[in-house]
Amino acid sequence: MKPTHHLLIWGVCAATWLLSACNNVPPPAPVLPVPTPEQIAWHKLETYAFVHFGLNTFNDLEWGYGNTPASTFNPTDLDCDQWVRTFKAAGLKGVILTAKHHDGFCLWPTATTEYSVKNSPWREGKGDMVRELSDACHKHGLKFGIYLSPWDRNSENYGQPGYVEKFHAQMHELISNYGPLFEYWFDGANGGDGWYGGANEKRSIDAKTYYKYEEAREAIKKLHPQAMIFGGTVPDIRWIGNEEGWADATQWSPYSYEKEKHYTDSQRGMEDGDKWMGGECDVSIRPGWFYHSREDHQIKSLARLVDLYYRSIGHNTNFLLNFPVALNGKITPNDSTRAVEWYQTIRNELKTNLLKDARVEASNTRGRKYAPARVTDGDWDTYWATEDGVMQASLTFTMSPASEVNRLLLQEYIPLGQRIKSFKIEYEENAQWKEVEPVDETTTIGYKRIVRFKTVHAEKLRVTFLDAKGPLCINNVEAYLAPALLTEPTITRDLEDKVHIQAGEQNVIIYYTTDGTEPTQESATYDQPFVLDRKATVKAVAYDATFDKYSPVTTTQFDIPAKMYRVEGNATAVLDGNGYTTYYLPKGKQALTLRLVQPQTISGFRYTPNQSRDAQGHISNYRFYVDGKLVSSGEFSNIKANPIEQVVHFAPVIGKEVKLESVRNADDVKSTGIGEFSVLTE
Ligand code: FUL
Repeated sequence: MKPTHHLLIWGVCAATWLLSACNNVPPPAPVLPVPTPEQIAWHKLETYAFVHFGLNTFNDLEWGYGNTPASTFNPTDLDCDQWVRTFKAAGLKGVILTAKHHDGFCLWPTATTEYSVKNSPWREGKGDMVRELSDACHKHGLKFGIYLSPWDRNSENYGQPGYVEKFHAQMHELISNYGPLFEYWFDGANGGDGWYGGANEKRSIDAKTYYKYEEAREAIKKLHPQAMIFGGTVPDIRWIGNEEGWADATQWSPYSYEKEKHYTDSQRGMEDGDKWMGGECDVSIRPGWFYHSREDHQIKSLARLVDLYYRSIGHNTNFLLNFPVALNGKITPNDSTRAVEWYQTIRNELKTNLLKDARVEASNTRGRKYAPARVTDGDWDTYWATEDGVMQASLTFTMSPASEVNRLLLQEYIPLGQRIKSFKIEYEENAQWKEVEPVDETTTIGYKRIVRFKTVHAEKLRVTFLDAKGPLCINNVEAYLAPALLTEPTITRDLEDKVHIQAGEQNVIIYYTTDGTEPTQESATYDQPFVLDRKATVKAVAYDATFDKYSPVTTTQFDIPAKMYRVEGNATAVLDGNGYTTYYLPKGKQALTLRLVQPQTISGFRYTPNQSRDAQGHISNYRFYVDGKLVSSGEFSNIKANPIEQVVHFAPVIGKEVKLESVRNADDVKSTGIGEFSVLTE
């Protein structure tokens, strides 16, 4: 044999060895904590529905006191099949039903209380809504979940051990009889006071020990090992810390409840968290969780819902979208149309993956099994990884052909933990590398991160991972060009009664009307604030002439103008049309008093809590006086978690001085803040 042959054979052997050695490179060691297989399956669901329906629906309430009669529950045309068809068309993978809300009314014929559907006229007391919905889910292949409120304002023995037994018995009925469950919700709210079988009092419990959540978990998991538990003391997933449907762009799935200083810490997760606790963003398609006809015109706009998609799914969390089912027992056509439009818009924005055929190169690779092309092979279980010790590396994609792009979707291979702490995105055009301009910070990735940025024309795209907790493991990268979506304008009126209309985008024309008619190209064009010192409805629309596209129309009703009030000093902040500027009630007084220039027929008021992020001290219980006479009192239910504008109506009274008194504030803090306040007149 010639020596060259020896060399050749040796060379081939060496190459084969090297190749197999490369293929045998073990995966990177996991970075703890890692998710369970059930948690991974839950992440992959991404979006699902919530339904709030019950006695509250029929009594126009958000938090029933527990005393509204069961006989008032009477949906005339209940159709769970219609709900499920809507969810499917909106791309939602499951639904969670409020089987019992805080008012204690049960939507199934429970043996534990008389306060249930069996004492309502619906289906002559023989109905079972939990059954109807779980059957419809089964029929259409949707997942089913349960919300069972621990707080029960109806139960006479709430606060005593007897109630906990009842609560667990209710849970047993639900977990035993209604098919596989994918999620089980224990809501944390507890305002204290309730009807409690007629006692009408405040009852405090220690939620950490009272409900025996550990036992509850064991029972649920025994029958439904795949179910994710939300809330309580031993959850599998994490409330995102607001009810607005968004998470921070920096989003760690790990979390430690022991390290939590405030519940809003949950908006970001914790880099040093010791448990895997994926975030879930819940939000209602309308302001309230339950149906109120007065909110028929307040269905979230398409642009807002699309934005929330990117700030939940795109921020490494799941999205739970609530539908307040209406009195007839159906989702209203406007809500369902909006949800379907939302889904179709997202599908259209993320339709053509521009990286599918791109060439991928990496600055470092662990071995052939972890080659850079794994990030575009469409297989979730294969990933690109770097060598041990390499926490900084880049992926470069050569686009074929060069293209405009404004979205980048990235996924980490989470079975091995969440690693990335920081990254940047660049594009190459005419042999020059530039950074894109993202709408929010580029830090963590996790299960899924979608970055939106200003459209660029890219020949190449480069993602540089700048810092991580261990070698990098990326299993998917996609890029898209999403068409422009016009946001509806915002309309506000200031202290000088000037109306300001602001568009969400540049290069658009705003048309508006002040007589309640729909704005068109024939309507007035907005170019600067204008005075509107009377009651009126303003409608505005943004128009993009390049694409010949309209935004949705914004409708804002203004009552009497600011000039009709006599307000001085800091209190003017409540009339400036800006919910972020806040008036704090004087210590010891806890009331806002406003005088009107002349007597008015007053039929209600509007109160907007301080809109600043994470603000505290909203009024939760109020009394309202006109000329010293008490005309209304009550509760702003759920204001702590959902600090939206509160509107109160009462029988009209003529008067000149109004007083909003804070009887209790939601956080028991000293400073009670008011973002906006105004009266409603006849
Ligand atoms: C809150 C509850 O108090 C609301 O009524 C609603 O059910 C929401 C999903 O959770 O904390």
